[in-house]
Amino acid sequence: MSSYEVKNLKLKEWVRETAEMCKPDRVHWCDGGKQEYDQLIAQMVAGGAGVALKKRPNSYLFSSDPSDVARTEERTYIATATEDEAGPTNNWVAPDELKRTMEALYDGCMKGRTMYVIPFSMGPIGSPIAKIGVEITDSPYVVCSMHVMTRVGTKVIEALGAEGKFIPCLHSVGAPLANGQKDVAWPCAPMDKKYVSHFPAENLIWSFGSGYGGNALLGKKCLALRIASAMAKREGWMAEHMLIMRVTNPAGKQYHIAAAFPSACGKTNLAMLVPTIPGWKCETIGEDISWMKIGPDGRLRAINPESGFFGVAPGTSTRSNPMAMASLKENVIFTNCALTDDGDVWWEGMDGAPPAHAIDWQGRDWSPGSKEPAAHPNARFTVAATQCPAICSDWEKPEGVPIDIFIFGGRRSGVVPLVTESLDWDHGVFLGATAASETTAAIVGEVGVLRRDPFAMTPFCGYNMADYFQHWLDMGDRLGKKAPRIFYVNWFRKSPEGKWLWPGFGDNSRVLKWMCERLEGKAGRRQTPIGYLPGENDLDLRGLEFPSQNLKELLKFDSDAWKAEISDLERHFAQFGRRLPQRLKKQLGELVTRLEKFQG
Ligand code: GTP
Ligand code: SPV
Ligand code: MN
Repeated sequence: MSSYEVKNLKLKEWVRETAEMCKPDRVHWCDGGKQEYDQLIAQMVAGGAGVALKKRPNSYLFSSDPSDVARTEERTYIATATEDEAGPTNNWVAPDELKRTMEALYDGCMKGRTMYVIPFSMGPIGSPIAKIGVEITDSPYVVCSMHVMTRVGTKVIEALGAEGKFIPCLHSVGAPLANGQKDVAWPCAPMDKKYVSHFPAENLIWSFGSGYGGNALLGKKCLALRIASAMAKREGWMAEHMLIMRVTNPAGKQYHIAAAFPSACGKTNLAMLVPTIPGWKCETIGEDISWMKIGPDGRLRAINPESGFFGVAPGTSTRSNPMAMASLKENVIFTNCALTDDGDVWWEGMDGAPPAHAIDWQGRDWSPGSKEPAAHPNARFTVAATQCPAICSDWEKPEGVPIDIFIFGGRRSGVVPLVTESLDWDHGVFLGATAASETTAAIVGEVGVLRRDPFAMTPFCGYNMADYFQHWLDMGDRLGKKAPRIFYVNWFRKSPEGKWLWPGFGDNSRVLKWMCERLEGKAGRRQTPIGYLPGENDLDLRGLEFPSQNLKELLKFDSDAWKAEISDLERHFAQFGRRLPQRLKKQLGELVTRLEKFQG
């Protein structure tokens, strides 16, 4: 049933076929309205899937199945015609074979459930950079989350019209209900039945068995990164795992920054940064994904395709991210946080003393000193971008904002300095292509293992990563002198005792200031074999109490440590074989030569 008229025959046909395969009890076409949201939430609360929080108006806590807490990269597939097109960093299965496997799983998978059809727009409706998707799901939690994270509703159906194109995204939690069977709080399928599959040649997404985050909110990583990156390569634009922010200096000059860090490495935090240096201002445009096209003026224009934040809760506090905390006062969906006795959420690292007692994310009693954390390390909040006090007034500008600066980075407890300026575009692409980070709880698997994560896109690139490198080089050629300047940062250096060397968060504004002033040729720098680093007097550290030993360590170029990285870089590049762009091979050769010549 739909409360609006659907003129698009392709859409109607796809919905009919899908219903035939999945065999839901009912089909519901979503209109994206408040009533729909409230009704679905009420239904989930009544069924025990969600808890209404007494302390936060219109906010709810959901707890997932313990097997369904993060993205499952091992179960994520890029089904291109040949394995080589997917490349060495993706899981590949032939499209026909994957479809056969999944069709068997989808057969009758929605029995006892409602099938929801969610028309959504990634990006402001009507923007030249935006795209329309339609997600079919049997999860009301996904519907409510999509209401927040994307633009859902009848306006999208109107924009689609009779002939418009949409990206079909099929999702099922993979837990059909037999006649009279009572549902569980968080239905999902076991790990070996979970699939997050992409068919880039058809712009098609099929996800089965997981209800969590990027596995289930298919507009996000599946559409806006994996499918969009492949489209962007074909069509000459960029889809990146990047926050977007505006920095304004005391004279009123604006700079727009897009920064790529791996999952749970600080995008949301940087996007909402409150500067500790006087006179500087930061505003949020996006906190996870950036779509960019070259505008009529030849500059790169960026939009945030999402309309909400799906942020990491643990570690979020008034001290670390006051803008996120202020966004979370009402109208929030929390997932896998702890529940306090007075009806609020709690997580590790929140302000104030921990509660004396709470219910942990798995429904067990928790008190300080308990063996396991109260909130899952990948516990998340889902909230509309408009609730962020730092949201930029231009965040929905259809033409996007012009990007001045790209930042890459990751979590490295050693070796990599606080900030590095690239020597030129190709060197900047080399920095992106060789980015490395210690793994986090955002992905199922071991935490703290160092892996190369080029452009923070390893889990999100919908085609061969070597071709993606080439695409970056090509974009640089097209942008020429108008290309953004490229920097590399590492907020996560640790002392031998395991303490952070850099205060991070609001104080990262000191590093952003240096970047903006580098664009003006103002701030000082020194050349090293790995790029330009600030000298000890080049960063504005006024008002910061900070051991000078830390600064030395953060800005040190450690020749021996870098020489020790080379063999890993060679291994990293070797996996791409002949497909690796010659220009990147040259960059590595030049780095080796500079390191050999260096006299420290
Ligand atoms: P995804 O949503 O998974 O893509 O993650 P993200 O890149 O947006 O990461 P987020 O900003 O949520 O940060 C994840 C964790 O890193 C949180 O626990 C933060 O407290 C911590 N973090 C962020 N910025 C800094 C920083 O500058 N210094 C330190 N030490 N920790 C930080
Ligand atoms: C990430 O892991 O990079 C996220 C969370 O932003 S998820 O949507 O689950 O991918
Ligand atoms: Mn992310």
